[in-house]
Amino acid sequence: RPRVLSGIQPTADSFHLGNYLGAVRQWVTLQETHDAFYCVVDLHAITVPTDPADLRRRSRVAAAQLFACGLDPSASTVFVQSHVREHTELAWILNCITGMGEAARMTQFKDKSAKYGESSASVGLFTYPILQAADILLYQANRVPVGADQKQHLELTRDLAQRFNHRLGDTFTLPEPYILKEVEKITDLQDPTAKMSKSSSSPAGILDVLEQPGPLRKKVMRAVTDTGSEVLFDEEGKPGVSNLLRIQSALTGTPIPELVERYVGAGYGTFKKDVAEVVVSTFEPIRERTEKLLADEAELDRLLAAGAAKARAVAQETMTQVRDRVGFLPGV
Ligand code: AQP
Repeated sequence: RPRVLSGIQPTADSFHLGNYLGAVRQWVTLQETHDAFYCVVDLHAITVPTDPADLRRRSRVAAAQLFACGLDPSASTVFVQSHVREHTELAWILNCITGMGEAARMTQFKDKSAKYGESSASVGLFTYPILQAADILLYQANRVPVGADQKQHLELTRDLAQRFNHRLGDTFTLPEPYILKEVEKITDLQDPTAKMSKSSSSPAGILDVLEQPGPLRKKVMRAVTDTGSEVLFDEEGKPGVSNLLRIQSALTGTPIPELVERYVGAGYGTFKKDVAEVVVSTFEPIRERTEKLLADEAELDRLLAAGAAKARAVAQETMTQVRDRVGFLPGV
């Protein structure tokens, strides 16, 4: 079976609709046909200032949500990145074959560092895509399901894998991005040209998986729609309505043209009410399952330890080969 790997950051107390549609929902489908590795990337989360208690809580909440969304621990290897030390070891080695200019081209660093000022942003935030390359290459992943924002990082991963293979001998599988066009960028409800994001969206712009039905409904009803009253799919002219159509289509499986036809003459109000209902009915069972999983912390930690043991076995195999190729002495 082809291998798939992806990760999600424990940077908030809930995943949002963009994470769910752009990533996690695909992960669940892919576990049926792939040898699947999914991780909570806590090492990535500390690239920006992070409170330890928040990180600990959010890592468990993230893991619980992954299981609650449908990842099955007997079908997928679900683990926490920092439990497998090989991630940082390989990241260092890849750092040493990455050009400064190459790393400086990563646009996500430019976006995220703007918040802190480029000189006070951490070096870890700068090298974040290299750690991400290590995450993927350690597991010899064939496919990486992500949203469109990660395309550039995937290209860097492929470049680094190719460079290492070329210089030191064939070692890494070249991964392909797995991006579903329809949901590659779910946008902010208040700023429908920007991506919905844990760290940069305002609370009114973001639909959290663990949010209660009341606030979820309110946010959809207050989502920025565009002038006019027709429900039409037009990314340029009606980005807000188009985003809601994309969401409704993805959550119901109804093609967008069929939805557009359904709402002819209905106006934005009826349309938004339906979108709100489908969001609520998708998230409610996930929230309930997450709460149950979080109520038994010991069992959750046990599942994560078992996942880490499976992940470590694969990572260690890759690293034995990598160490030898680089020229490190055997014996430890
Ligand atoms: N708006 C989005 N639409 C589609 N996919 C999205 N993803 C994130 N936002 C959207 C995908 O979710 C996965 C996990 O994301 P992440 O937690 O690793 O970080 P991110 O991409 O940086 O997402 P956020 O919400 O913006 O988090 P913060 O604010 O913490 O950086 C990825 O596959 C991503 O593509």
